Amino acid sequence: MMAQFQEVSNQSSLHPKPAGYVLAYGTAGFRANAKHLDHIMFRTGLVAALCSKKTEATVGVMVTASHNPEEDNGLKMIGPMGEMVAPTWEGYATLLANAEQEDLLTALKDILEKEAINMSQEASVFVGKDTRSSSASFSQAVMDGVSALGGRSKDYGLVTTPQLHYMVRCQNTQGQYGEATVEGYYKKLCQAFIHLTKNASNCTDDQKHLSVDGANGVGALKVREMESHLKKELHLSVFNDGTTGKLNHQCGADFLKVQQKPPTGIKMNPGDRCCSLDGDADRLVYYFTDSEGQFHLLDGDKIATLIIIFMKELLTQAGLNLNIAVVQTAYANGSSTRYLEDTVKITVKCTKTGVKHLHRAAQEFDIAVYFEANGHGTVLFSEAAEQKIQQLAENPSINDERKRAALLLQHTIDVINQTVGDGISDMLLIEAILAIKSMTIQQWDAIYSDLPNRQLKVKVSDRKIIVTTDAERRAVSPDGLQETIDSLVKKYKLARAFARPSGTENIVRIYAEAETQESADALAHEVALAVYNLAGGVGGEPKPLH
Ligand code: NG1
Ligand code: ZN
Repeated sequence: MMAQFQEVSNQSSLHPKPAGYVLAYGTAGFRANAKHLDHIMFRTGLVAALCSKKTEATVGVMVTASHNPEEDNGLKMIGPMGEMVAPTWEGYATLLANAEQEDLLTALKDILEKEAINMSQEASVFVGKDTRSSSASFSQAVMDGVSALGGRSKDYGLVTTPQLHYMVRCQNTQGQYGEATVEGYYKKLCQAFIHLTKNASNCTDDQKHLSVDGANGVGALKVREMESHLKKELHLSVFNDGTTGKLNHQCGADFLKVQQKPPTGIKMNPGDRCCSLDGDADRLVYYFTDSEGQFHLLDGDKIATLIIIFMKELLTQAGLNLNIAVVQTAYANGSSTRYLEDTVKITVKCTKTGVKHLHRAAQEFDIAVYFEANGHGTVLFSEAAEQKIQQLAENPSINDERKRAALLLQHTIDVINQTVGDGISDMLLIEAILAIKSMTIQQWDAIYSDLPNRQLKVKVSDRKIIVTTDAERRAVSPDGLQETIDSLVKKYKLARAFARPSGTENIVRIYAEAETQESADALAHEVALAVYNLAGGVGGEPKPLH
């Protein structure tokens, strides 16, 4: 034990913490300008090793700052089932990240005691990284942390965030979920995709074509790597593949969602089906321009709607009565929620922003499709649901229609990465659904029309002044804010608005939607002013997002 602490102490001095620097493990892990992060990488390596010892399972650390600019970096920890790590471990990560150099060992010993960790237990940590220039030395720093506590790391090198989540799940389920290699991932997903598209009649080469904006990140490399496994059932043209452009700059899913315009660097003819991944490929949005040159974005809400319609139809055809739902956040377009509840007649649950909240809520159903409007999401199947589907598919005495539906459901399960939202896996699922339903992107877009909306951000001196309830849709503090928002919303038709403190930036986010874009813009601006006035706004009047 003493020798191990000595090793931690020696190694830690090679990854020194700038005195006074404080950073918390937030909604999306640690994220900041790369120049501040070396000590956090090393120390999270320590935390991951402890988490592995405690859970007696492999865990993961992904070095990425997703859709943030190239200069930033960060990391996300992955729990034994490939899920986001439990909140206790996020707390420990924050604790170690912020311990001053001389207090590190004490902080470490505190965790050991609290969790009663058996230090002779082995530790195994899977490590992956995105394409940022700082990511290589950072993933090494994570591995230094793991080895300082006698743990073993496996370096997956350049992988998407969801690929690393997948590897961890495969490893801890003894191959039941798949093989813990990148090749194994492509094989499982692409085979399922090919099985699914066998059920599509007469797809033309045009229909099989998809343009992919890789955000100049790791997703572009991985889509290219996957292509040969698709056996020409899907023809991909990859743009923004990182050879010339800058990561996430004027491209990628986040840029599109926020700016509502096409990425640079993509060749788009009217009507072409296009999609964008983000910098670590856990988000996906679709889009096209129509013959009048108008841009149409199909975001996470439209993706979730298409998937749930497909699933519901299959379950009806299969004669399976399962408890299904869509999980959204307050940012889901009001039209999508109304359409899902009133027309598809499906349970819609709203949770706080942040994938971990959606994921947890989705686990309460037999099958739940969860998506953030920004394009991060997946589908979860309970073990019981998977078993029922499998039993049905193997049942020799059912009719052809039920058999076909059961097999389609099985392949759908296999094309999905259930550990976390996965842009590449979601892309394959959407492509398969469109092919099976012989549906164009225009028809998909026309399922419902988005309500015009606007997001703004407001700088305040302390964003914690805003306290929310009801899945962040109502403010309970500061006094008078909710009453003001209520009276502003009343002025517009089909309107809705809320303000919540961001979990990833030092700002308050405003969201408004209404019948017209003018109303949505005006309402967002009025709510932003109310926040500015009632919650201690700083730095001049609120500005539009970007
Ligand atoms: P915050 O900054 O808490 O709003 C943002 C996104 C989330 C989520 C996280 C993690 C919006 C409005 N918020 O969170 O959906 O993706 O980043 O990346 O898009
Ligand atoms: Zn991402």
